[in-house]
Amino acid sequence: MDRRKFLKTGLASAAGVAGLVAGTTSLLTWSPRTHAATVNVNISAVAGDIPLHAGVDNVARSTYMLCFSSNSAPQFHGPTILCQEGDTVNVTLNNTLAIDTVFAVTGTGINESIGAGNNSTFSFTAPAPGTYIYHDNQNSGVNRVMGLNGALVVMPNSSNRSFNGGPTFTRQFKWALHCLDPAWGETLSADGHNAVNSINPDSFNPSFFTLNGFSYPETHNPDTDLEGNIGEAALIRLINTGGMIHSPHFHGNHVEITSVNRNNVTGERKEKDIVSMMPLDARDVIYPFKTPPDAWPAASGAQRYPMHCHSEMSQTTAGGSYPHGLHAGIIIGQSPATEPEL
Ligand SMILES: [Cu+2]
Repeated sequence: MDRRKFLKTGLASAAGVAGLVAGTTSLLTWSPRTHAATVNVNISAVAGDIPLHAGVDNVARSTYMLCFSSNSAPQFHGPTILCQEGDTVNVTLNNTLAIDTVFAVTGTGINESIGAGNNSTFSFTAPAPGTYIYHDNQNSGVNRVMGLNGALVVMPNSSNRSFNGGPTFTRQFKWALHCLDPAWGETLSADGHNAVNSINPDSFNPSFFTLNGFSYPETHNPDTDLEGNIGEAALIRLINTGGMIHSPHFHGNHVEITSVNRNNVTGERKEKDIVSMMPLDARDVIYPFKTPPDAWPAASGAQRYPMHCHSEMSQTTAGGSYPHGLHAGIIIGQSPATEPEL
């Protein structure tokens, strides 16, 4: 894995703006503009095997998934679409699946159907600043949970904040929370993509719980960890693309909730250590990099804290202690260029 993938976006050009960030990358880097631009996005709907963590028995695993990808290879999650309010977003969606797919965006009327084997281009105007989920909304969410989802992040005009008048931050991150049932993948792999239509959502029995597509212990990497210096703050765009409640619990410091499903909190903001999220929820939170108030002895040097999901299944899967669980690191008080030994 690359040490860190800085993907610069937002540079306007005559040909339009490239607005995609890899789906496993948490860091979102943005340069505000004073004008709307055209953002061209190429996404393929593809199917294939996605590697999963080997687990306590060290047996390599993978699961068959349906994916939105920025190339022809399976990719979980779909690429993050980064744009600015008022931008024209042109999406070219190449559906290589044997079934129709849908590109729908939460909280908007955007809902495009692309036939099996078809290639289609559609456009929309970037909605109000905030965090959205794009997803295939068919079959009571089964298609989304099978992997057809990604984040749409809309920045405000001329401002590097999550919304106009919102709090400032040093870096922004996307954390996609998800859970997987490999038995569903086996069904699709054996019986074809059409089998997704007959999967009963009630049969969902997840055994992998992921952050940006990774399960613990693979979640301790630069694509998932939060890192910052004392005095800085991170904006975390949390999305729940999975099929169950996720309850990320932040250790070290509490987070300030700034937006709940794109409803911005402009007055006093609640501080929370647990942010419970239903499927398809989006929450923006600010994590302050400061010495935790209850740190003893006084913290010196880099301090490492966990974020983990308090939903029971994520904690006890594969026998406890988090293998396959939703868990990441928070590193306070150092340059992101170096990482402490665990
Ligand atoms: Cu906890």
